[in-house]
Order: sequence, then structure tokens, then C-alpha cells
Amino acid sequence: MPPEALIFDVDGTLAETEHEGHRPAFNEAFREAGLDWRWDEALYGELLAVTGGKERIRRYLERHRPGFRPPAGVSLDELVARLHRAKNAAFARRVRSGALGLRPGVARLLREARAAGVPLAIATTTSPENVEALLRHALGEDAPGWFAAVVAGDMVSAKKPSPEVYERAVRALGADPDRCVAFEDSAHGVAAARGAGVPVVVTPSHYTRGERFDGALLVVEHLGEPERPARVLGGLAAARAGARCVVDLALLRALLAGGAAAGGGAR
Ligand code: XBP
Ligand code: MG
Repeated sequence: MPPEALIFDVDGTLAETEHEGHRPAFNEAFREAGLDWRWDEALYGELLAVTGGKERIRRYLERHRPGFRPPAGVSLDELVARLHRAKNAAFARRVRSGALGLRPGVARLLREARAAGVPLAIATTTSPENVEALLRHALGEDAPGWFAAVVAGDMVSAKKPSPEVYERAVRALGADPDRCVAFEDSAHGVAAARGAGVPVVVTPSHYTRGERFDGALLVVEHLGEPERPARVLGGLAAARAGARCVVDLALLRALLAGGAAAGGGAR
């Protein structure tokens, strides 16, 4: 049986959005607001321990600007919300400029699932407008409609690694969690999906390559294209590490059936 549904994380999984989108967009928002804050790669890597852009700004202030006070008449909540809106506007501009392409194999797998009638969903910490901008630009105007459920940003009371975002997506799909497959790039994402009982395929991204992905079904360089198969990096049911594969419905079916060691789509 094919998976009942495929559930995708966005940041780092569909595209390298943290590296090429959010970090520069945060810096643009700080500059526009006349703040001398600058998040370099090392600092952003540290701040990614906190999921959610508003939460990340607060963590930065606590850890790196302990004496900071907002201008008179502006509450901290307002300032954070304003900076976050400006960041998302800058992110959308970057998306529209074509700065953010999808990672290998993403469009191929989405199209294969659609053609086979396997429902799609999104389970992400980022804001809904960022998801929409990315999907429209990368896949076409109708792409947001490809997803039967989009659970994003503040729609949940606790962000990843809480499982809530996956629990809501699975409920909206009316699917059996252990017959779905989640796609993630981070340890927080793996914890969220596993916490909801959803098996996970991990494609580590720029900032998460050094993380551990305990409990993942498969850890693979990227989803692969027929002419560019991806290197298997590990995972519970992984075929030999170092083998190459294209993550397609046949491989996912084999993984769910526990037959990945036998090869599935691995070469
Ligand atoms: C992504 C995030 C997000 C983005 C920014 O986590 O943590 O916070 O960095 O998004 P995941 P917003 O990939 O696990 O969903 O600024 O819109 O919150
Ligand atoms: Mg992610």
C-alpha cells in the first residue's frame, strides 16, 4: 500500500529558506527599523534552537541584548510583532526575486503523489504567508491548493518540537499517523513528527547537517532526481548507508512495510 499521505515541513525541507531567506530577511528588517542588530551565520545557527521567528527575536534579546528597551510608547510585544512582519515582507520579496529554489526531488515527489492521488499536507512553524509565497512562486499559482491541510505558525499553541502541528495535520487528513510519511530537515522536526506517531524521512539542510536524527526512518542527502540520486546517510530502515536512492512512492511504500533494507528504490 502507498502511504496514506505525505506531510511536509517547509523551512529547510522544501527549500533552504533559513539560509537563503529568513536570516537575510531578519537582517533587512533590523536595518529598516534602524537597529544595529546583525545575525551572522554562527549566531543564526545558535538561534535556530528556538523555532518561530517572533520567539527567535525574543531569545536574541534575552541572550545577546539584555539591556535593550523598546522606544518610548512601544511595548516589546509590538516591536517584536512589527519586526516579524517586516521580516516576512522581506522574505516574500526574496521569494519573488527567485532567490529560493526548491531542493532536489521536492517538486518531482509532490507531482508523483498528486498523480497517484496520495494526499499532501504541510506541517510547519513558519507563518502561513511565507508558505503560500514559496509554493506559488516555486510550483505555480495553484500550488497552495495541492495541499489538503496546511498547519502553520501560530495555528498551534506550542511550536515544534511539540507534536501538535503533526497531530493537527493528521487529524485534518483523517489519516492513520503511522501510514503517513513526514519530511523534515531538523531534529526538532523529527521529534515533532515522531511525537505524533508519524514516520519521518530526513533531508538535512544547511544549518542541521550536524544534528542527530534518532528515530528517523531514512536520512538522505536530498529527495533525489532520477539523474541525480541522493546519498543515504542513515536511518532506522535505511538501505546500506552510502547507497544512492530517489525517494519516490515505491521507496516510501517499502520503507513503511519495513522492506527498505531490501532496497526499495535504493541503488
Ligand atoms: C522553522 C522555523 C521558523 C522560521 C521562520 O522551523 O523555526 O521559525 O525560521 O518562520 P520548521 P517565522 O522548519 O521546523 O517549521 O518567522 O514565520 O516564524
Ligand atoms: Mg525545517
